[in-house]
Amino acid sequence: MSSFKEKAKALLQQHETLITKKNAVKRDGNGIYDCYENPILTAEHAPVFWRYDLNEKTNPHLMERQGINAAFNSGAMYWNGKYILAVRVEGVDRKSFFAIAESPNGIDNFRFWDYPITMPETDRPDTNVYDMRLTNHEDGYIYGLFCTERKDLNHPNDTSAAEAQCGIARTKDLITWERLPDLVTYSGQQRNVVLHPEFIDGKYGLFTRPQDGFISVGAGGGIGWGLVDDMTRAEVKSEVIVDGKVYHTIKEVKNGQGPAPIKTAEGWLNLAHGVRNTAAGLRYVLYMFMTELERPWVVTHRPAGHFIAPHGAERVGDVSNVAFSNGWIANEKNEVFIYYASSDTRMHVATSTVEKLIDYCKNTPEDGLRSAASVAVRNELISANLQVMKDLV
Ligand code: M1P
Repeated sequence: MSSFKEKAKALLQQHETLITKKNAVKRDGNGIYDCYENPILTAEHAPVFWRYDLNEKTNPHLMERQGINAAFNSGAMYWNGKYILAVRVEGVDRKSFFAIAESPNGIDNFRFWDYPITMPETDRPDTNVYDMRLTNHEDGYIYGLFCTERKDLNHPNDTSAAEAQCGIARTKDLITWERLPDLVTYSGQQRNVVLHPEFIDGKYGLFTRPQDGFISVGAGGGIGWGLVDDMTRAEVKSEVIVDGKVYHTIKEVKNGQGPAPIKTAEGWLNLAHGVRNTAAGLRYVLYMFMTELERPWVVTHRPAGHFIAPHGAERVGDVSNVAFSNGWIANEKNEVFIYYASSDTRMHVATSTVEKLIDYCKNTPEDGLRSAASVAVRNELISANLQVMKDLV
């Protein structure tokens, strides 16, 4: 065998070894969810044939021709018994695109389908697309709502001025996508828009995130909610705030809905991200809340603080100190697979159950918004525990 063929075979074998590596629960969990030793997807998980020209004649040095920079912020759904991710893959050219990866067990062996998604454009081409939320809607379509980013034409001389809006596409097979017109709202820019899976009085319910600028949400912000008559010309005429940003909390600067909520007998489980500023830059963490079954925009439980924060190696990446989630799955056994990205670089999974997440939401005290309130609620726990501990020792 020629040395080129040997090198190419070795590349393919290394890749196969990486993507078939077993994952294992890390010890010392917090009882709410289990974390895993290995990221489930990284740039290196992208197929070798997406990156290298494997033809000796056109690439005698076996050089990487089209590198991949990151695999992160993934939408998720449970589909035909498989754990499916709609991954935000970012090339070294900084353009993101969507690609489906599937796993038989949700924690390892994620394998990309041969081709990324070919997402049709509207008559205003997207510069960049990212962060797809998948919703298996009761109307029979799988919807993908994502951020479409374009140059802000109001600032022609500022090469970093951008505009974010919500792109909408739908499919029945995750291969062929029908692109619909972008969402129309009346609140400037939009990111983190998520379709609710059920009709609300015959209408489509959307979680929104109105924002004044591309990065800054400005004076408003918060996770919003609005109704749409028809997804083929989606327009939210008015938004109410479901969960606002609050001074000196984990969502002081901004927040955004994560994936579509999970329905339970006791209400909808919601996962979101909250952002605060620090001397080292923005810090993104995940938090949860529950909403009413009939009125999914009305919050019933707000556990204080972060649910998942970036830890250890997760804290470093292209945008450090970020945990972000736009996908989770509840399977038929009510096990929950929380897919989160760390630092805009790689994907991880944490596992829990519907029962544990309801317990977490209902029994974690709400943020009292003052140090004294935090001490008071902690003291209640301590004094109750000091009694219980007498029986433990
Ligand atoms: O870089 C962190 C995140 O920043 C944005 O999220 P948000 O709109 O809430 O600030 C998004 O660009 C997201 O993709 C990214 O992970």
